Amino acid sequence: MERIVTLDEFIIKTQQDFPGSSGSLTRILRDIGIAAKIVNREVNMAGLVNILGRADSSNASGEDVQKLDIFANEVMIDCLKNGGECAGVASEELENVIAFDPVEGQTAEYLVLMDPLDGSSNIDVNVSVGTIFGIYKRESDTNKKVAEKEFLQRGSALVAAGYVLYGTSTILVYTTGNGVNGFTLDPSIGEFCLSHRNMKMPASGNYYSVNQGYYLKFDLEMRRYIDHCSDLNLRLRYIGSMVSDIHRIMFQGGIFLYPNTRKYPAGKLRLVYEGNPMSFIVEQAGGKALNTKLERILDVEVKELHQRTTIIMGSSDMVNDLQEFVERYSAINS
Ligand code: AHM
Ligand code: MG
Repeated sequence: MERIVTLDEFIIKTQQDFPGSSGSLTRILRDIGIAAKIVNREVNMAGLVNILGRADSSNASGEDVQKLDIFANEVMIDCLKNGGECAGVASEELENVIAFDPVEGQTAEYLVLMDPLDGSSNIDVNVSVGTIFGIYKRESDTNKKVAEKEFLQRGSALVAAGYVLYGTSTILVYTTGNGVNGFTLDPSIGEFCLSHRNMKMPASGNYYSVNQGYYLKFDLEMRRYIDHCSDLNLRLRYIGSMVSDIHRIMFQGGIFLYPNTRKYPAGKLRLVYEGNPMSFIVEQAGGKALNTKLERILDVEVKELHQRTTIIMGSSDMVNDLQEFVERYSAINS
């Protein structure tokens, strides 16, 4: 039997591959791993404890918030605050960024952006949800309190990104720009164990993932592409939880779309803590991630914290195919 490698062991071992590394990023990733275990425990208990249901508040984008969103947000912040390596956080659940007070003897070089519990409308019905995170290095003086504009870096500047999928089993997937690795939580020992080394997304697949209920609200070229998927007999799978939909595509190949609609003219998903981290992971696994203007998401200028983005993400051949398709249809219609 192969010896188990835990997340902590793996993070420390891979840090040794970068001589001169201070270990700060390593400790942040470990803190996120701890937070993920706590959130996992509560998500698993969701049907048993009185934490279900909507809280009497809305998030920065004016949407209803589940109580577990708030819980996950607080757990992530607590775990990151105490370490001293993280200068501050931005979150889907917070209108403004939080700047942490310095911890004595520590230099806080990193910023964390997160969606603490994505797809949380699925919790009540026992469908998978996820945590998404991205990590940047600070560009400004680390002795100063962090300001919001420091969080507005392009996705291409991310130093690490990951997601946790609370599903039939709980898996943490992350990249530091050197490939993607996945760790499944073994509940019997309470550790994330390396289960998917150097994950590679198939260049093509049989699945497309889009909320087809909005079909009539999509632009013409997107509707034609969806018709094309149907003509090819691709299978439609849409969980309504981006982490779950992308996780399937990581293994089986396919394409995930969240285009602009009449309700969301700039797309629904958020650029800095949803689109960018997921794009970084997908690209590191060999896939591609564009917006509906066919721009690489990681290159898009970030103007505001809760900026929205459209999403075309998945297997490289399928994204290339979509790109050609949209270019051809746009040319015909212009
Ligand atoms: P949330 O951050 O409010 O949970 O919304 C994000 C989720 C994604 O996980 C998912 O892909 C999408 O919203 C589903 O939206 P829709 O119900 O419009 O298809
Ligand atoms: Mg979200």
